Amino acid sequence: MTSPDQVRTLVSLSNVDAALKAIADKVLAEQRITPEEGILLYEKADLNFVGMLANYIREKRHGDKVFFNHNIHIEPTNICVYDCKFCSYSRLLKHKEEGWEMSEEQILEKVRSYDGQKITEVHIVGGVHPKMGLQYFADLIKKIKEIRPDIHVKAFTAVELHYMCKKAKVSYEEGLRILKEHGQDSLPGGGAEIFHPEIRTIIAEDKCTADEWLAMHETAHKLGMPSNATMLYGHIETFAHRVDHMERLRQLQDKTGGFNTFIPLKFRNGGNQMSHIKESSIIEDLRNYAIGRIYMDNFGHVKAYWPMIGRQIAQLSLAYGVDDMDGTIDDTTKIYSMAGAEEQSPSLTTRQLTELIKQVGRRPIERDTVYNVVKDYTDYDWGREEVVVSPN
Ligand code: V47
Ligand code: SF4
Repeated sequence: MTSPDQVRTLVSLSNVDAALKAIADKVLAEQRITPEEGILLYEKADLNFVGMLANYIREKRHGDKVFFNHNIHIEPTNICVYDCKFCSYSRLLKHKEEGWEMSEEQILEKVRSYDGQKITEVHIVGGVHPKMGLQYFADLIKKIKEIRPDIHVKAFTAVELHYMCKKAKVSYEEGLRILKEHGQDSLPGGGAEIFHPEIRTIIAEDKCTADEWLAMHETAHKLGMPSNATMLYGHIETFAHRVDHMERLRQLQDKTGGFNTFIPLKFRNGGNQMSHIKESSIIEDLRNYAIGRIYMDNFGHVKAYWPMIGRQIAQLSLAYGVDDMDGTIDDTTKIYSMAGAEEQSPSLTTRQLTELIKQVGRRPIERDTVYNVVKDYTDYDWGREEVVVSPN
């Protein structure tokens, strides 16, 4: 574990300018950095410098722990009324035959197929389908909870929720209250993309605005539904846009404390309308995790979503501020495989995931959605269990 003195010594020996050294002092004194300092880190700091600071913060908070959970994804449809330029996954209603729509029975059957397996969370997101409305999803969640009363339902991005509420002519509060009463527990972090209108109006012009996204999460927090926050980076945004995005999230978190995790999502360029844009380098991905960890001082956790970034970079990110690797997933998401991610059938057994974590000298800790510890796998004896086991 890195001590403050070790960080001080490393900073004093490094060849960085005074402004960066001042940022290191702030981090050691647990002071918040300003947006200008955030931009300075992006512009001037190398990977070693931000990595050292981010790792110091993550070790101070979580030691060697790396969190993961046992989850499955359900994507009821990829038919979407919107046309985000980065999206490889959705199909417009007019090309309905190219997409999929799961029936309620298919969704419930999928949940039943995990009977007896120790899944703690079901993550439900998809395209914004005009025929799948608020009451349909509320009833669906109720039925899922009848099958698995113990499971945590993390469902619907603010984009999906905004559309559902508008169509049902109810306020965000009323809509979320209905979903909560039917069993929804929390919200995932998707749909945030980049908040700044200079970028949002180009890459995601017709979906909910930044203010609407933030208002949905604020309302959820007020109702006792926690959530996550994402940032889609590495396309046409500038460093200032990234910092603006993180600043808006940090301010809301000051107000509500309802966010669990910050999840930077690397833009993948396969099969979408932004395919001509080069993807960010691994160095930039790691720098971005690290600066995220330094900037988001009021977020408990930073997650590397391995199906998107690939399991090896996710492993590396554990030295650059990341303390969470999402879950075993079990091949139930298509969002990234359709955008060209390395992980074409994302699925890790518990043994594989815990071994990835142990290979880099960290301790694998299974958590539930809200970070209660379910099981410590640090010294778990797998005995004669095969590598190919179901995720329990
Ligand atoms: O909002 C879509 C992103 C998000 C691409 O809360 C893309 O635990 C990169 O939010 N390249 C949805 N990203 C997924 C999401 C998420 C994932 C895992 C965990 C959690 C959580 C949330 O996927 C979208 C968008 O930002 N996305 N297309 C693409 N081509
Ligand atoms: Fe629809 Fe979401 Fe894809 Fe945008 S990112 S087109 S809202 S599925």
